[in-house]
Amino acid sequence: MRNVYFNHDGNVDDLVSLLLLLQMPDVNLLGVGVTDADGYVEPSVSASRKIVDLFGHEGRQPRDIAKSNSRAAHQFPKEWRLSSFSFDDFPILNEHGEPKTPVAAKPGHLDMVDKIKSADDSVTLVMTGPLSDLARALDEEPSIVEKIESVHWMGGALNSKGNVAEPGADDTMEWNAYWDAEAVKKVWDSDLKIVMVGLDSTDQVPLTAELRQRWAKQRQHPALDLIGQGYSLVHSFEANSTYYLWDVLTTLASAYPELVESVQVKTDVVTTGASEGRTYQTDEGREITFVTSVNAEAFYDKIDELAKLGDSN
Ligand code: AGV
Ligand code: CA
Repeated sequence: MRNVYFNHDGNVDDLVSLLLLLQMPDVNLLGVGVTDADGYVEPSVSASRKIVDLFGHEGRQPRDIAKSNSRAAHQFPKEWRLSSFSFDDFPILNEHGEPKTPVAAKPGHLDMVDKIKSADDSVTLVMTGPLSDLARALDEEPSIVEKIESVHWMGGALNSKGNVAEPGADDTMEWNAYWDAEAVKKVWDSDLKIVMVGLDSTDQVPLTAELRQRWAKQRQHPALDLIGQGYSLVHSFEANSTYYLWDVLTTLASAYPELVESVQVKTDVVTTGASEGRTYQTDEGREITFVTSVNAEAFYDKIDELAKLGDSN
């Protein structure tokens, strides 16, 4: 069994990532923290608790869900954050009333410290939102670096094509990095092994009508039904808002690296000005493992395979 700690931020692909992490047979999910970023934190925590109740497997599911108190430098658009309320209201998640999995006693960053420190062995960190809780955990307890095997982060982009369309921003940055660029810098300045899944690779897995249909056809499996319902909340009608399987790719690549190609590159992050949150390649930077491409068919197959393991709950 591999120990994993997961920190997400409550958008549809974050919650689907949690659902799939719970199905991985060799993953012991030690803990989950939820940041108040791409989903409102209350419904995102609530939906996470219900997903663990319904789809967790005894012996390798987290005992609670931690709520982060980290705050944005730049908050996500309300229109995106609202999907967390709808997700949390899905009848499939509410059939049994109030969630049983409790809220953790401590806020996200301190929960991360506690769960890592008390782990029997090293821990893999998967982060599919801003890096704020990890940056604050490092401030609180620098020694956790030795217990962290690697950090798998959905964030950044190295081709200067961002996904932030906000006044004053030059659109070279990715949203999770823009939300708290100082946190990215703090993590980059640590000795942690970083695997970055940026827009360069997630661009290869857009949410298409074919994918929606693929899941619809398999809705007799409860987890695939929930995945289809979840993604029905997000559409690409507005400019610059195409939805991708950003976080699901990061989560699956952390456990099944054969799904992706990667290179070692030296990178840094801009923390001020119009490019705040932009990640870029530079010889003066720190080395990371950067995912460059994905075997999309194998990736979609893996989603189906894992989701079907949710049938046994
Ligand atoms: O930048 C990608 C990150 C991922 O962690 N999020 C969505 C994923 O959870 C922000 C984001 C970018 N475009 C979006 C986003 C959109 N159109 N809708 C919702 N979130
Ligand atoms: Ca996310």
